[in-house]
Amino acid sequence: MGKVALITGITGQDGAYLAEYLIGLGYTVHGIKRRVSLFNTERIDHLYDGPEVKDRKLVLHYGDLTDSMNITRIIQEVQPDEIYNLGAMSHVKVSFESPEYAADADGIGTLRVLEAVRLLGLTEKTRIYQASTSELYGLVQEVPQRETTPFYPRSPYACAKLYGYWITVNYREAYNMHASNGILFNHESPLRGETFVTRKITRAASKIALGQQNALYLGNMSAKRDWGHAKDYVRAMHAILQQPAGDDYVIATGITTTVRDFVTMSFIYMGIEVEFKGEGVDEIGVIKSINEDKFIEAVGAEYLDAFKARIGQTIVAVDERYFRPTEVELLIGDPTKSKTVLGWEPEYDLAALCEDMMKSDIYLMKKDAYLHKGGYKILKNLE
Ligand code: NAP
Ligand code: F7E
Repeated sequence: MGKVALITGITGQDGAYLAEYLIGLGYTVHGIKRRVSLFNTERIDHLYDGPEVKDRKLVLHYGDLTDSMNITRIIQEVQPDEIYNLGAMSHVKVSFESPEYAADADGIGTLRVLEAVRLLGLTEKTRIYQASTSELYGLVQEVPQRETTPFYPRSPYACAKLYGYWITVNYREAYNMHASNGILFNHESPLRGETFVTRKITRAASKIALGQQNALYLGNMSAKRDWGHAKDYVRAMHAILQQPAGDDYVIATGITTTVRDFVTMSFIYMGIEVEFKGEGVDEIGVIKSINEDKFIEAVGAEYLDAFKARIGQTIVAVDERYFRPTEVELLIGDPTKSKTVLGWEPEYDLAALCEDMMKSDIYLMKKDAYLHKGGYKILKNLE
């Protein structure tokens, strides 16, 4: 019999990659999805078998981390060997708008999972992974950040996750539970939510090249992040739960890059050179040159003439609406412990991550445009 895992937040970026990874390892995966008014399972639909299939590898349950009884009942039904608590209101900027909800889902939600395992007498059977975050370091007290670096959260999201971190440590120590924190630095992918900065950039860059959007508006372009690929990071989550005892691990690449440089990389993938001018809210990015061969290869010859006409125009600008009341300016992790103890190594560097996202978004933006025009025939050629 393979192991049974329960994933909260299975409909999110990490939930989808983790479910796929665990099913590949022979697990039966149960996931908690929220009831919403539109379908929210697009990222995992390819993994789902209908109820007619015997021995389904993916089973979904309706639930919510703000509902203790629901969480307890699902854990009782599933009797999981491993729980991955990935469910969260995960957007830092949005957490300033709904701080109480973030505290409930991300902070107390973690307690609900731990306490359910304890009350159900599963402390010896069930191992728990808590999705902790580099946002805990906030106003960083040490560079690079490692497991021993003091925390200094800078948002309601990070404050809620701080509670989640410590209650996980407390249950490990108080009840001898196999409960661990993965302190994951930013990780991205073609499945990343559209309002996080990397995906916002790769989507907008694709649309701008295809003539579907005029410009990209961003907040603080000088912020620096340690970006990895979500595919690599879910392998680390699993490795953490295979250790003999629970512990806390930083998962990061050890390289940091500005938002501005990620913009540059995304356009360069299509042969477009962007020059930045001005400072602060007046900073703009202007099209300086085009490498035509690269543009044709990445985007398509039919879009070149229209795009050439835009040389010298502004395609990136600042919108203050995207500034945060308190910002995290710099994150860079030290993954030494995860490399030595877990044997974890990322396969993607930032250039490979950016390429993966750009390829996917150029394809998706073309597909959307063709579908709008009713171009199902052309779509067939794309595939
Ligand atoms: P994501 O794409 O935003 O997915 C979040 C998931 O949580 C979605 O499935 C969402 O459901 C679900 N969710 C939200 N509120 C919930 C609630 N009240 N009850 C149950 N489920 C709820 O986030 P992600 O990037 O995959 O991140 C996964 C986890 O890692 C999160 O806890 C995040 O805070 C943490 N984290 C992420 C990063 C990163 O860079 N990606 C780094 C460190 C830590 P819907 O689909 O219905 O919205
Ligand atoms: O912002 C700056 C923004 O929203 C990154 C979550 O997964 O990772 C994520 O949190 C940086 C910030 O991610 C825009 O101010 C500039 O400095 O992509 P982000 P995040 O806030 O780092 C951590 C590890 C998590 O745990 C979270 O769940 O980019 N930035 N201009 C912008 N950010 C956004 N979203 N939009 C902009 O227009």
